[in-house]
Amino acid sequence: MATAASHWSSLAVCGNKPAFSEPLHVGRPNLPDKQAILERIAGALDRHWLTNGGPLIAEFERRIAAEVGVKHCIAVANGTIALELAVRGLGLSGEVIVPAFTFIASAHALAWQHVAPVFCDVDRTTHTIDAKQAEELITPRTTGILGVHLWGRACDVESLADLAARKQLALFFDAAHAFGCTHRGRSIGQFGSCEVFSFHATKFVHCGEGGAITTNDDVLAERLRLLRNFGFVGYDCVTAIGTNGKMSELAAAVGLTSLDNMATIVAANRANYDCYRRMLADIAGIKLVPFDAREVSNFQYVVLEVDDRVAGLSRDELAAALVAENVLARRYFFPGCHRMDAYRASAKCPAPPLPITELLSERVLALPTGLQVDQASILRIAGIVRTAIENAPAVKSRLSQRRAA
Ligand code: T4K
Repeated sequence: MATAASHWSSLAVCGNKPAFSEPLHVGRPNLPDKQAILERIAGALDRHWLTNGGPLIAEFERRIAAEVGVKHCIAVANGTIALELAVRGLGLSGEVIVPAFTFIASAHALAWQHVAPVFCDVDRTTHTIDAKQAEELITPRTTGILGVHLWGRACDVESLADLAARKQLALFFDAAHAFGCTHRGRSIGQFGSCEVFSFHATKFVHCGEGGAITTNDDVLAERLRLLRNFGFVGYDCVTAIGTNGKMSELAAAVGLTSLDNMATIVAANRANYDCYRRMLADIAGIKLVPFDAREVSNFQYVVLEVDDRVAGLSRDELAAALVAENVLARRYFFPGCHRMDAYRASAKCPAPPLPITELLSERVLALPTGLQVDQASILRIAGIVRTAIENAPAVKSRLSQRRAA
């Protein structure tokens, strides 16, 4: 099945009303059960216990650990501080190898802890770190590798584990996108020394703001708990330079309710993904980033690759056409971390730099999904994409007139 293209002059870039009267966001929070959140929050207020390891946080940690199948879950304030705590907890220094094609937090968490991120390219198919190139980037200063399971697709965990073992490096994973996903039938969250999840409002399961580290390492877990709470042992004794990384009871209330609704959210994401796939299948120059059908996925990101040579429109032109219709498609992730102002001058990366990252960061476009998006909306979005691409020269010229005006 495919959507029919409308006449290009009906598009909003031609001065018409947008297809959607309200903005359609990538990352609108899923909030299926407001009442249950409010009841949990009311309980916390009644107990006069709002953070510092309260019962909701403890329950959240138990449920995440059970879902992932690990001994320990350390719930924290957000995914970025979870990464920073992991860097500290693992005692990393010098350089750590990280993919350049990721959200900037993966790199920042290292740099914020005075560890230099060394940017590695990614695999063309999976968009995850290229284990072969990672090996070439190892220097005497390298202490670890941070893989990122982008879009919920696992890294080449086995090659990275082999490399880390041979070179005696720490291996840990940024699993911010990968809660509820598997690798070779095992839950992501079990691999490396530890893995880090984000439960930010834009994630399919979320706490508003939240994150967690999962591990089977008892000693590391103990250290992470210490570092999360200023390094306090008891009331008056501080044995390590820690931080305040604690999750609050209010965040855990949102997180637990989100977990209760996880199956519904994943089912909606999956149906949306399948609908996008059917509707966009035969549009020239458009490819939906696939999920590995052998694995369990959360389907929380719907990502297109736009090949401008075939589509006739660049990713940015297609994005502009969608934004004009109130479809706020996002360039996840553009540019590569190594090209961000914060790193451009000093970024350590191989020469010639990162061809797959360069290619993908020019082509990718994330589309709205989650409970806010119904299939009728997807048909309209796909119709806009089809109309824009089938009339690429006219749309291109309209966009350049708008830019000039
Ligand atoms: N590692 C990776 C690989 C990550 O992708 C992330 C975060 C992290 C680490 C760090 O985890 P956290 O420290 O964030 O827990 C968003 C999210 O803020 C970020 O969590 C996420 N990845 C990233 C991929 O996307 P932005 O800056 O692009 O978008 P933001 O937060 O402005 O939200 C996107 C859109 O969602 C907005 O335009 C409007 C809508 N929105 C957002 C919020 C917060 C809503 O409608 N309601 C809301 O409450 O980063």
